[in-house]
Amino acid sequence: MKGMGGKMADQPDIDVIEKTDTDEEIKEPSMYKVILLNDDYTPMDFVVMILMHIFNKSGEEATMIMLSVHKSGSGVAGVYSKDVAETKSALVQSLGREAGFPLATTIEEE
Ligand code: TYC
Repeated sequence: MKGMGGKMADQPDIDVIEKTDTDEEIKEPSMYKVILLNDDYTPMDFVVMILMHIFNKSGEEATMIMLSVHKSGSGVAGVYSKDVAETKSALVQSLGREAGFPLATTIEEE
């Protein structure tokens, strides 16, 4: 306590300057949603398998997401950095094509 007033009075602007620098330099990286799109041909089991293996969902979670996409047309499979979202999105599409299904995804900035 003793002497604090004197120290603050000697350096009155330091806190303000540091806060301004921090605001300008530190930006959280944007996150991206990988959105799964419904179609009439990809089997439900295949979509559940994709959600479990590529998006690390439990069987229950994967089933809920798949059914939600089936009913509503689209749904969020996961949220990642741009690089990871693009990689997972491309992987899902190529696994779908390899298996002969038109499974499609998009990515969307949060
Ligand atoms: N609509 C598909 C079917 O009835 C299932 C499905 C769900 C397909 C989600 C794609 O992203 C999808 N077999």
